[in-house]
Amino acid sequence: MAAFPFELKATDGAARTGVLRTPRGDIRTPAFMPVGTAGTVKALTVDQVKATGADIILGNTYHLMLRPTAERVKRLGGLHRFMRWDRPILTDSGGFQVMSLSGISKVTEEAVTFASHLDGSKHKLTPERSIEIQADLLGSDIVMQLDECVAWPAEEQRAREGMELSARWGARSKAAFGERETQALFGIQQGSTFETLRRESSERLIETGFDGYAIGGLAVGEGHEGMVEVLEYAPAMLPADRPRYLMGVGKPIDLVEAVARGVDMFDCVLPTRSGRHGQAWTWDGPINLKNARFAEDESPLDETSDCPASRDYSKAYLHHLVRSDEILGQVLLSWHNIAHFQALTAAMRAAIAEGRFEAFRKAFRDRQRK
Ligand code: PRF
Repeated sequence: MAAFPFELKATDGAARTGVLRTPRGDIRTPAFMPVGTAGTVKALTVDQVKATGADIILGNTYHLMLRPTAERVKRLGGLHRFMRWDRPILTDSGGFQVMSLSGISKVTEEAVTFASHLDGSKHKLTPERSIEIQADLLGSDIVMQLDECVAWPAEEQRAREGMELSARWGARSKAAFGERETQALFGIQQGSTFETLRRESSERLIETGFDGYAIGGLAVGEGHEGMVEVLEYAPAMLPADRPRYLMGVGKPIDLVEAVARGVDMFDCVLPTRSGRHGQAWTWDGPINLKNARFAEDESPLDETSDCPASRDYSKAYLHHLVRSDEILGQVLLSWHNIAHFQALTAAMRAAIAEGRFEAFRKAFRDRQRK
């Protein structure tokens, strides 16, 4: 019996809309999870994040185990209480962040060992320790298995090694997690851009049995077309009655094309990171508020939005804030971008429910290209 009921409300082609029910609240899918790496969705209060309509946020094992440490978060009542977020939290397992952030790391059958990017101190993450940190210390609602994401491009033999290690770590993660009623465990499909490896990965994960299934190893340099090629087959290999989560993705167009191929959940630093660098994502595509053409543009980023950052401030003012390096510029653009990504997933949910997802997708693409 899976921990969290996943109710599919409607499908339209391969696109799906539904609700993943958790004790801390419903997650409406397609869902976008803002990234709260270090116990904060950067630049935003949890009340601002809530106001965008986000049902769930993501936290990171890697960052929190190093600082303030998972044990300290536990003593302070768990991650939800620590950061004042009472809705669901999904935590990533740490391996991917080790590869992308820590200088030196080593992967063995047993564990990934690495030097902290903060002070060079040595640490070790086993599948069992990652489960302990996520489930027992941080108190995550959705726990991710430890996996190995191989760099792109990869030789098939190297991709196979990463996929097989991830499958074995998935089984160890499941054994450590056991059966729980109030927390869920997701497995992670690997296999780089090789269809046979993705298939074998899926079969091994399904054999182990998870509450949900992620697609890992994408958005690592293969580009939009390369990713879409894998999404032609990868989501369909995963159980239709469980949520499918595409990790670390992406731009609005990536979300739309992935939903069209059966993906339900996403996370990405893009809206917050690019917001801190002056970029705003709009229905007409991305713009950079630093650009001189906004210096006297009195229109807001999105007059149809009910997010104050999108609706109530002129592009001219945002341009001034960004040019002056004012903190408020980073706050307002992060807030707007998260609200825009939530508006995008809400629009996709409505389009799927009403059987007009193809029309939505075409209109979205046409408008973004302008
Ligand atoms: N594995 C894990 N986290 C991830 C990824 C992965 O492959 C990616 C790939 N885009 C992002 N985050 N555990």
